[in-house]
Amino acid sequence: MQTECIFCKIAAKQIPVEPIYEDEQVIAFKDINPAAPVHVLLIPKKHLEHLLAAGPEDVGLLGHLTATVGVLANKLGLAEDGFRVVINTKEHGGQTVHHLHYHILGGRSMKWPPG
Ligand code: IU
Repeated sequence: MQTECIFCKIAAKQIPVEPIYEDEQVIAFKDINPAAPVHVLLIPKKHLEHLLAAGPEDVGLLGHLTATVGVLANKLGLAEDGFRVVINTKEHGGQTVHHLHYHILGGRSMKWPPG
């Protein structure tokens, strides 16, 4: 845990959120500033600054995160119409919170290319 990391604080329950899904390795909760009718963040409890900070020891965790997207899509009612998963990475990716997170966006048609 990184003491100054807001998502580590959420994972450690120092900042309360209503979990949409949680297990030993991951937690999912609503984005406070939703960019779509459904906007959920899925994070590992382990602090990884971004996707590139994941090493060989994190392959299982990344697989679990990605598999959890399907669990969430079903739970959130997004499986039929589809949804978008975004992992903003570093400055050009638009990452503002420096703890790996998957954005799961749905409930409307998404545009391409992203801004
Ligand atoms: P980004 O990919 O790092 O830009 O996304 C960070 C997201 O985290 C962004 O959509 C914020 O609205 C969201 N968020 C949050 O849900 N709760 C918080 O306490 C903070 C940011 I700080």
